[in-house]
Amino acid sequence: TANDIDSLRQRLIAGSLQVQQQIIPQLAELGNEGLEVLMEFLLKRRESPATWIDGKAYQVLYNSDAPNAREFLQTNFPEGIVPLKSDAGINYKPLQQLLAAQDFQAADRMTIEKMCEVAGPTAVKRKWLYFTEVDNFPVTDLHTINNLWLVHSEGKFGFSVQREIWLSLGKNWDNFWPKIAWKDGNNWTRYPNSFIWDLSAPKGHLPLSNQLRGVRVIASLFAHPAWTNKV
Ligand code: UYC
Repeated sequence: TANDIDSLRQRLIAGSLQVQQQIIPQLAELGNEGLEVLMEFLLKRRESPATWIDGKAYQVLYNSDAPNAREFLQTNFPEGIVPLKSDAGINYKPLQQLLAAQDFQAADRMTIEKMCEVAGPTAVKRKWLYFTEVDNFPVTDLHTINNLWLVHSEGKFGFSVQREIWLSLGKNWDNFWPKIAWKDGNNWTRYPNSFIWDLSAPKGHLPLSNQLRGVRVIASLFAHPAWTNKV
């Protein structure tokens, strides 16, 4: 009823993160009137940087077949809710679309591809990164990639999340791998089928960095000024 919708609307606007997280799927169940509330919510908050709550609301609209939801996004958020800034001329829209659709496995591949594009044609051909290339990454591009992951994963995935966990473990790699389920005892998690490609994964599980050639790439990523110099 109109009353239920209005009560959900009030709680979405004023509630805690936890309340908002519960209300968004409830609104999604309520058809067009529920979607309208999510649209209003996104518009109201568009002046401040998107959080993962905005990501949740956006994803409901993005994955809905309702014509007015599609039209609303096309008009107001054609590029999504995270600014797709790049200092390397990279188009992050394909990554944005995979994350909005919650296709984390394809998004993970796309992340590696885009990072190789940032590094340049030799890295694109090689299909993996040298740590020196990561050192030279533009802060802007790392922020964009990281914010896309954060906003579309309930704040669970992203390099900054991984880095915080690694710092909390005193930078100890042996403790870090099992913490993010990249290793179980002596066994490396096998790519791709043993990784967890949804939000049931532990915090920091994605995006992946292959450790076949050692820790230097991920170490460079965690040492990058992007995480300490806010732009
Ligand atoms: N793989 O085990 N990985 C691949 C991971 C290792 C291996 C890709 C992550 C250990 C081989 C991604 C972990 C290891 C290939 C990841 C992991 C190993 C491959 C695709 C836990 C053997 C085939 C992108 C740390 C003991 C490719 C890419 C090749 C692929 C990720 C083997 C994203 C996080 C040490 C043989 N693994 N990888 O980089 O180069 O190819 O032969 O880390």
